[in-house]
Amino acid sequence: MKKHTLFTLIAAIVASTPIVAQELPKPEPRQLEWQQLETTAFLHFTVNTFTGKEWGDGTESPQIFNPKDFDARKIVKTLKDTGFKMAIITAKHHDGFCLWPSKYTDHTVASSPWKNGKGDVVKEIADACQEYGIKFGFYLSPWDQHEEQYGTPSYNAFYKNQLRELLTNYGEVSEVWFDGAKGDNAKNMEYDFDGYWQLVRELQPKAVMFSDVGPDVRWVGNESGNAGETCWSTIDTVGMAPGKADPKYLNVGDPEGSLWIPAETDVSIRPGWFYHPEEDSKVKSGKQLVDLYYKSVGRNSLLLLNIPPNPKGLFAEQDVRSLHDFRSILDETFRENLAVGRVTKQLTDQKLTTYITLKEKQPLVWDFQKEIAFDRAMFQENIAEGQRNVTALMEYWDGKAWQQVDQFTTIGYKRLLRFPQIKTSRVRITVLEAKQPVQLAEVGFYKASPRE
Ligand code: FUL
Repeated sequence: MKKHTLFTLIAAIVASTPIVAQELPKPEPRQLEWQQLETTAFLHFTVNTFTGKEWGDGTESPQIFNPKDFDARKIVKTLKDTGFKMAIITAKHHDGFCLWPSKYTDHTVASSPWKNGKGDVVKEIADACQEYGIKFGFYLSPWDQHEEQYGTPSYNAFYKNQLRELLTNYGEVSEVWFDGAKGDNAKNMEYDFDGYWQLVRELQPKAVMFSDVGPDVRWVGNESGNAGETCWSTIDTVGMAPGKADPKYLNVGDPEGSLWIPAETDVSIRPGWFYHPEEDSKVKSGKQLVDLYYKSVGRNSLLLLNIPPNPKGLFAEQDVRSLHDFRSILDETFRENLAVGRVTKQLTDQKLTTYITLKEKQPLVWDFQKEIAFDRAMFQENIAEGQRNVTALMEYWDGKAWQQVDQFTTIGYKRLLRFPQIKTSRVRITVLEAKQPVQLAEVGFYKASPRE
């Protein structure tokens, strides 16, 4: 065949092939459910609570663990009252001390004076979560500075035995938290993450698993409470592992990523992860926590806020006050959605599955008939069909011309915008760039609480 005939043939084939929209990564039902929890709580509690350390070294005596007033119901009730939808307890941190009476080591609550060695912190928290109707999860640190097998091949079996105990004896588990930290006690310890993850899938198929790189939920790349202003729920993980990923990549995600692994924003209400009395004056205020809500949930992430119980086994007063302030400010801001009755019904029915479709560069105008005043906006995509918006423009009509409110990037599960108050009777939204037509599911216009 002559060269030019071959070329013509190829050109003809290419021209006649319909452009098939690229299949976008989509969330599994457990990821979709997780994302909608929005605010979840971390409970860092162990021997460190009594030694003042952030990382114990494994030599701590179980004798020091004695939270005399420990009250899981009180802790979980505070979380429930302040809108947290899940509690994740540090069942074992890097020091190796177990908050449940594991059969595989005596370095546990069973060797402590607390409840004469008959107590089980994990069980009390799990039961309280069930009682108050919030989800339960746990953190089981692979790095264990106490266990003698750590650093030898048998450690993985030991770890899996502990994992199995936690996955079978405490009812439904909704999140399992892993990290890739390794200390000097055996730097070349090879964690069998594939094996750990398989066990979780087998025993608690609805649970999401967190590590720096998933498999279900990824780290947001910092511990200061900031998701990227652009935040994709998709990434690629080739060549990465827990503890071995670029935080900047994790923070922003990857529009071309082939895996749906949304970002979880873990941050502490205090400077440290564990309770230290000297940090009582450094507890983040309700207002500061609200700011973090905008920077996590409002940027397509989920807030995992750590509130560490004190040596009594309770939340400190300061922390409780901040949690209540946090929730009451949010409630005040988001109580009334001014878009209700002013935009298409399916955009305010609080269902992600009812949406309108926005194509690139085709502006949509909402005419309210009457002026309204607001300084916050919210957009949500129907993420069940993937994350699609790349850039969009929000404008308002000032009586004479369209003025820009904001030009923003990703929406995903939720995008919250903060801007100086505008008074207008019309808003215009234009998708400037999208991976596929945007399925806009929810819209909100709000007036912020003066306490924000
Ligand atoms: C890290 C740990 O090293 C910190 O102590 C803390 O538990 C944080 C949430 O995860 O990997």
